[in-house]
Amino acid sequence: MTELLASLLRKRGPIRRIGVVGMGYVGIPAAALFADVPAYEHVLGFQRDSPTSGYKIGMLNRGESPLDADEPGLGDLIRRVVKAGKFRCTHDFSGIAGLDAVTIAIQTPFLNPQDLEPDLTPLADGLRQVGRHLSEGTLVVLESTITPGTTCGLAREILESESGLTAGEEFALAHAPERVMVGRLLRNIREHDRVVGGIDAASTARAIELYTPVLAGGRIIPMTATAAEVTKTAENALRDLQIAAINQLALYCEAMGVNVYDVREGIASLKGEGITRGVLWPGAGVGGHCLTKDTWHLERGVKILGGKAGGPSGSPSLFSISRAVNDYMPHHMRDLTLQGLQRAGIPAAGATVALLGWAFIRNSGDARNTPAEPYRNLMLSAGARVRVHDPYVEDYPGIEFERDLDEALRGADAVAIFTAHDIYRRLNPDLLYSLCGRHRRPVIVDGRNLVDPDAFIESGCVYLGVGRGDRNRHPLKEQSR
Ligand code: SAJ
Repeated sequence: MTELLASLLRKRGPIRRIGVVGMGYVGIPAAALFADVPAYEHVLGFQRDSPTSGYKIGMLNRGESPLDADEPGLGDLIRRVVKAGKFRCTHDFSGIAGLDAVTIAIQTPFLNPQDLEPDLTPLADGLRQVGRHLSEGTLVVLESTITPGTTCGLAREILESESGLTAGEEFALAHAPERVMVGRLLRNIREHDRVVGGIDAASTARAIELYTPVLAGGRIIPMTATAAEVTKTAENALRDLQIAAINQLALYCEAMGVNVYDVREGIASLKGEGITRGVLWPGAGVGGHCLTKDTWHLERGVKILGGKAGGPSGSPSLFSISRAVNDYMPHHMRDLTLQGLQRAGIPAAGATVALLGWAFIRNSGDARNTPAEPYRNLMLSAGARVRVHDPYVEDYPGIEFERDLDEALRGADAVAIFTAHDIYRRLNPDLLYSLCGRHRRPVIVDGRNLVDPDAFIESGCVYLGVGRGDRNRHPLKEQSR
């Protein structure tokens, strides 16, 4: 801790005026919660007045939430803090001057994951704006998910060059990764433990001061900025690995004629100290903007910070293999569909496939990086027609959605379940026979273990499911309708 920074922070006194850059699903609840802390006098939300997101400024200043998803408590909280004059949104970044703390929550997507080059442009622009108006003794915190090394590297460089100030001496700098899930933003910020990592002890201490009042149940976990970056990217890389492990086991179970869900239940029964297994669920693939990118941030961090990490020579990392396994699952769904059509005596070319579920997560309209998209492309390449049904996804480039399930099924030769939307639990053989190609055996491919195989098999359908090695080679029964 440098004495200069400590004295500047002492001179400033307790944190009272805060800025949050990036009015997205991370920044908005964070700003509203800061504004709701009595000791914090005022919070400014900074949002670029761009054609695509400038509208948020007006909405927020009217006390309205611009977020699509239903976020319990957030609308009321925004109305309350705006009415109390404790929160305001602006596109004028000069308001950063004189603030005690500024947090930055700007997305860091990968344009092409395999080349390990994330698109840091939006984040760099945000950092430049903050740097231009940064004053002595201010705390800057990055909340975005970033490659390990970014806080002490790119972020520090931009902030110092734009402000002319030195991090760790004239301003404090830290990383406090967000851990919020759409649909439970406020609860997550309040109740999840908060990893807080400064570039030095003074920065860590100042960041702990900033976040402590908004935690209700969660505890602060202090560490270095780089350790905080590794924690965030690794917690999602590990989740992706856990899903890949059960997906690989599902493929093994199919090959060995075993029901992976029986095996999963058996493994999960190991409970208690030191023997519990973190076994997740197999499925049609892994989507979303967290697990599909955070592994690559972690891998890039090793490359930038460490050069050559230990491990079996010449083999790809366990985490990148996990990504490959999860990205293989839509291909496996294609293979199961082609096998099903073949068993039903239906040529893939010209067949109609009803793809049920475009969202990457059940009962949600979020379709970012959906595994259904590669599957659709693969089936189109096989000459099939693909009809996409999803009741939640409002729109998606290049996709026309069928909103009526019966219409999606009408005349389909095969039905592929990609997302575990509750509506698909009502699928049954009668529905398929009444709507699908009556003169043929309907084919059903279950990517989320949503339906009972035996009802479909007994009625003469062709059934295949991820991990269902016990059913995927079932005999073809006489068609009972
Ligand atoms: N998935 C599986 N099997 C599983 C769990 C998930 O195939 O057992 C698939 C889902 O179908 C989906 C994808 O993985 O396509 C991602 O699912 P997710 O539940 O991980 O949801 P995300 O992507 O929203 O992950 C977020 C992460 N949260 C943050 O980054 C703050 C993750 O760390 C959380 O664990 C996860 O939410 C959560 O638990 O809800």
